[in-house]
Amino acid sequence: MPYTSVIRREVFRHDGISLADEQEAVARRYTTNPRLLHWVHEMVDLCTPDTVHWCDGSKDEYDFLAGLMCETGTFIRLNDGLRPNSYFCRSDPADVARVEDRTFICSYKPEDAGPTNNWRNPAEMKGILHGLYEGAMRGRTMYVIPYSMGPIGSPIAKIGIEITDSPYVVCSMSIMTRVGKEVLAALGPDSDFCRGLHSVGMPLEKEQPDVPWPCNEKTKYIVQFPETREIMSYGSGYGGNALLGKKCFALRIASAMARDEGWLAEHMLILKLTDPKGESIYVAGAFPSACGKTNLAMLTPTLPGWKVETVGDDIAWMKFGDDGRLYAINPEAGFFGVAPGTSMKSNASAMQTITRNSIFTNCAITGEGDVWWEEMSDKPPAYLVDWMRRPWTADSGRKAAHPNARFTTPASQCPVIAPEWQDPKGVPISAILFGGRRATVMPLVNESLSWQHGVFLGSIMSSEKTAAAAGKIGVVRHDPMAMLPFCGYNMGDYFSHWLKVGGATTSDKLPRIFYVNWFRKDAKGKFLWPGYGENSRVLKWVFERVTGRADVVETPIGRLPKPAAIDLSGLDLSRDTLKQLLTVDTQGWLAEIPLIKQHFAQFGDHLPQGLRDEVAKLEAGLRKGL
Ligand code: TSX
Ligand code: MN
Repeated sequence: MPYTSVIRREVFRHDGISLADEQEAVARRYTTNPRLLHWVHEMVDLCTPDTVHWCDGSKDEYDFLAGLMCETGTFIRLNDGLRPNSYFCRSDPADVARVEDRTFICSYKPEDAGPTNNWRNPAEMKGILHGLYEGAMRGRTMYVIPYSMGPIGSPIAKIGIEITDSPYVVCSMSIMTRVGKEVLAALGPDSDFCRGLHSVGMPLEKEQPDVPWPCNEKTKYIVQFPETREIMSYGSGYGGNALLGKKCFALRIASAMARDEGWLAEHMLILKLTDPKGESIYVAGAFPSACGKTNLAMLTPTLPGWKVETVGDDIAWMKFGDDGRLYAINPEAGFFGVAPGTSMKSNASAMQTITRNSIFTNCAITGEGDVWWEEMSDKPPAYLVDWMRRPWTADSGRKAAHPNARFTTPASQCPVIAPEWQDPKGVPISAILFGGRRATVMPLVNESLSWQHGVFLGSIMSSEKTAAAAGKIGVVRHDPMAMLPFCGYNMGDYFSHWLKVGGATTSDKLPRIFYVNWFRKDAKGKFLWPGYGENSRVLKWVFERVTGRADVVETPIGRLPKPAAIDLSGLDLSRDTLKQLLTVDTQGWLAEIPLIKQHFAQFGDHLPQGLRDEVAKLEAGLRKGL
């Protein structure tokens, strides 16, 4: 049983033995790593928890903590006949999403954070945070979570330790990452690790009852120190704010490590694409939110004989192998997916993944003890209790689930998980997709003319919001490589790093780069492309490009498929519509140029010359075609 390792502060205090001494004795049963022992010791002194619990990642531990949360009202166990071993959870209404305005990059120099991040001086920020963490875990248990991002022992994987006072975080981390003694064994006595300190920021005084979702309503900080590979998170218990392995480590800190070490830490899905003959390629893809990244990662092709399998749905760590190819691992072990909109129609594989052993946060709960969210079924259940604990019926006039409601579920349960998804050497990437949500201008698919041009396409990734009342349609927001909230350093330097990576191997070994857009609309506002499983037709063209078999039209914006090269068999889509999806909208692109220049201007002299050159080339090419 792991709970013998829990030290009760009260017990030892009266014996004159300090918690720190006692916890050190226990800690030594888990690790002899002096850096880890020292850091945990320091954090115990700072946060003064009542107890310290070293997580071993076992099923016993998960069950114990989930049971504890059922007692405190954090969790409700769902009906085991409907959704075995699964829990329903509602957060505080003030703690429902990542808090970008409270997210900071603390590098020594402000220009190392760049214009797209909130910068603070590291020493000043540590001063503020130490004040907040002082006594922050009073009345609570401190959990020490050793976790690996990536298969334990993989040369691409990295180890982190998260200290948290939230059992919800422990259970979530044990689904989303690899947790436990094997990680400490891999860490050994000498290695270093990413330090992550997390507190919900709500200490409990004697006799003060806890609440189902402790957090700090007033004060939240999500802070990265890329230079020292440290994370400090305070005041929120939700998702990316609190599960520090995901956005904070695997993207913000890891992007800075990747810059220093010559690899890529990206906000990308990874999929395996197999043709009817059984030949496979691996594809990575970066998309901003609300573009259906998880749906693409688990896509069910409509083209007969084609197969998509999932390697990852959110993050890719990519390093060059000895053969000069770029190998990717999914550093995560689970999916933390947006629930609303997920259905048998949009993503049957996700629906099958979440049938058991899952945590559901801010969904609605049915009278039978199952979960529900918007679009899960055509007809909502007759009666629900919504995410705000209010009775809900279809005519309530509000949403039953919070729009950012989530499922947390093991990747291993995905029916289309690729057998090699945990291969320590990763999978060789043949194509990188960039995409956004654009009603106009961007064609269905466009292959870059070169690595540099591909990086340019990634750097101008954009989605548009349909501005409502103002009448101004299509306000374009740039989200380069879908990394805007996740790049741990100056995004101009990040572009330079991408360009440099392209010189690390021969061009035949580099992945080809494509820009896709599933969201083009006609003049009446109707989607031109059916999307979802039909995207397999675009993936087929990508496959044929990579294996050297498909025809292209060279244009100033890139290489477009000849309309006949897209397989439309069995699809009710006219060649004329496809032509619309694949034309170069010269006027539209020219109108885009000033927006691109404006977007680039913010990076000043951190913008690499290569990208400036690409804008100039694009503009000249478009003008020539007039
Ligand atoms: O996930 C989406 N994908 C990728 C799937 C692999 N969505 C949902 C986006 C929100 C998360 C899409 N929505 C996609 C898509 O390719 N395309 C669209 C737009 C669309 C919506 C409805 C239809 C067609 C396109 N309906 C009919 O054609 C009937
Ligand atoms: Mn994401």
